[in-house]
Amino acid sequence: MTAKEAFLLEMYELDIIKFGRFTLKSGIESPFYIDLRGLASNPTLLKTLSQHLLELLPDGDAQLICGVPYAALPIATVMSITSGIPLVIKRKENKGYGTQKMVEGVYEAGQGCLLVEDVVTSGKSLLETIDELERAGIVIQAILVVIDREQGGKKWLRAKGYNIHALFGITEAVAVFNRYGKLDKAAAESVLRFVRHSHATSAQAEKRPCLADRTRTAHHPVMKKLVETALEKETNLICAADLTTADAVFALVGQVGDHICALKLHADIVEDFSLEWMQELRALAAQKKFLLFADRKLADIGHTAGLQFSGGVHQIATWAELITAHVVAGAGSIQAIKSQATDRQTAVVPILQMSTVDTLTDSDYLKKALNVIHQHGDSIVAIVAQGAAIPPRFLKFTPGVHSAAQGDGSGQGYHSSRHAILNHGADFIIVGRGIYRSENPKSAAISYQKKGWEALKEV
Ligand code: 5FU
Repeated sequence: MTAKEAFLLEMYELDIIKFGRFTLKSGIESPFYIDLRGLASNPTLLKTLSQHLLELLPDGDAQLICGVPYAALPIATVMSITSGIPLVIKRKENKGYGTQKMVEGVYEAGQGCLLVEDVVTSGKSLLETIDELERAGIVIQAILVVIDREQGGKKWLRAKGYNIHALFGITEAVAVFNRYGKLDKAAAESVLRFVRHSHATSAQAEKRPCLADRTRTAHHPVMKKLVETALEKETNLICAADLTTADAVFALVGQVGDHICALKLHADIVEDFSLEWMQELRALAAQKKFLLFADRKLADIGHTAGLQFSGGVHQIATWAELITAHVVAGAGSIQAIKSQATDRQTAVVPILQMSTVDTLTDSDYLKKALNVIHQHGDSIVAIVAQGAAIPPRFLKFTPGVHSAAQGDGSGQGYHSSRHAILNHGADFIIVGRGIYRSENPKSAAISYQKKGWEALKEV
């Protein structure tokens, strides 16, 4: 075990890094929580940490050292004592009288400074401190961070030209905790998913239009219908009815129909599927007011996708108002749907980013897929994604939502509805087993409906 690993494990034992479900100040739900303030009361650990941080920059010739208040203040103080580099203190707020200086201590303009921070997330709070120091004429020579939450802040600051180093990234920390038996596989995966999908990338997140605005701006009749349905029924819940008999789907609809805005189906898993049954389901959808959504995930060449959409046993084009398609083959699937849905009765929902823990939809794929999506935007109303940023003209549908589980053991990864909406920017949540496998699907649907709608109001 390395000294760094031993230090990490000590932090874990002292609850400085915790795992579970935590609501952050921003309202975002995080599977881990880091609070280094407790370190101030542990002189031995504080000394070890200071040494590790100073070693990040062996050739540093900084003239000043400063900690971002408050958590990094004691760390910077010990680093100053250990290294002999003079400390300056950044005030959290202006005194409102006297010199109104924001940086206290003895320093001169032009001096180089090591800035110390406990955790970097979006990088915004670090930037505030940087601004204050730079306004006082201090040059930021390097930024030393104890833990990088890997949510974009470090990259963002580096892109702005700052020399930023972190002692640990959360991915590395999780690997160490996992290796030494402190964290089970499911919890480790949940943290890694959070990191991978998180879109708390600094201040760049685009403000998304609210549902009420979309009734005016909707560029497709199906989008208008979906949004109006959601607003009227006060629900952004799409139920995934992954049941294998026609009767079971009917029974579920009887329980949840009043609380959902769309019913998502995999028609090919319904053993006794028939077009007559589908007619009955359509009548029920009209009566209970929800849209029918075929999660067919078309992915083949355009010609085949066209046949899969309009023909075969399921004749999806005759009943689905929404249909999913992958863009892995290019725009073929989207074009096939578009050319056959001549009355714009069916809208496309491309799969951009999957909810599985080992999805291949990485950032490179996202960029290329978004290019295809942009080019065919008129037939697209929503995009299936997790934390990836999507163009604001489209709705975001987010599956992988469950109020109790973190995963299903077969690759599916879950978040709470609150996390999906507030952290990932979902407009609509897709819930399957969280509803139909619960003891009481009706009350489960009501609970997802309420939580989803409340979270949407907070956006
Ligand atoms: F595109 C996706 C995805 O990335 N993840 C998904 O889970 C689609 N899904 C579907 O949402 C999946 O096929 C299920 O029908 C549903 C989620 O079901 P669960 O029971 O809530 O896990």
